[in-house]
Amino acid sequence: MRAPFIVIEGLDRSGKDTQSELILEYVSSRMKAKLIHFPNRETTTGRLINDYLQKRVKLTDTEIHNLYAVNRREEEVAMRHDLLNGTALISIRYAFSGAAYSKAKDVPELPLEACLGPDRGVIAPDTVLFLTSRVADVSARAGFGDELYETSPFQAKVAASFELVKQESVDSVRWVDIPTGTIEEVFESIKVELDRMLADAASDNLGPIRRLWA
Ligand code: DGP
Ligand code: NA
Ligand code: NA
Repeated sequence: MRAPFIVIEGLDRSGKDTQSELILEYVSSRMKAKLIHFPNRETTTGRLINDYLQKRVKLTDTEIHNLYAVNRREEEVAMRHDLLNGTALISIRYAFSGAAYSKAKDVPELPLEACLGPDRGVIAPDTVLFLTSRVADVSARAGFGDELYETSPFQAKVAASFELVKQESVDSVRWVDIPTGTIEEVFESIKVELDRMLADAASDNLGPIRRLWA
């Protein structure tokens, strides 16, 4: 049985970590499941990304854009293996953040096509759960501002970029905008999607692994 691949996306401090733990618990009670997170800061590329985000090293916009994409590609073989062997994957961030954050920089060397480019053809998730949030809310959360991209003006641009990325994605993935609410309310909306995916997986209806933006 091919297992589902679920991606959770949203602005910084939008509640992805909290919701992903609830998702993991829910899916794990029905099938094998793993939580992953991009960027994976544990690998060589991830340590460099971490240093960039903590403002310890400078990289060009194009360099960091490609580095994030490589950081995701490093996991592809393991991810495919898990999905084909019945382990559901829940990923905090994926190529959608990749395109949205780089597009938000609004620099000439990174038009939308260049933002999507390095991730074309990666494993497509079955569903993208996009946590909608207001910039005013995320910027008021504890810890906001610690890392490079955590400023209100930039997060507003990221929100707009996610809209563009959504338009590019709706043909190849199921994109679900999750309304804001309490932790419980948000998870109730998510659960509807999880039940649908778990039912599809149980009846072997997920179909073959597809490629994103390809
Ligand atoms: P996180 O550990 O989930 O908070 O992500 C770290 C930061 O990196 C966050 O501000 C979102 C951003 N980010 C995630 N993926 C990418 C990417 O592929 N490209 C760019 N430019 N930024 C990304
Ligand atoms: Na962050
Ligand atoms: Na985050």
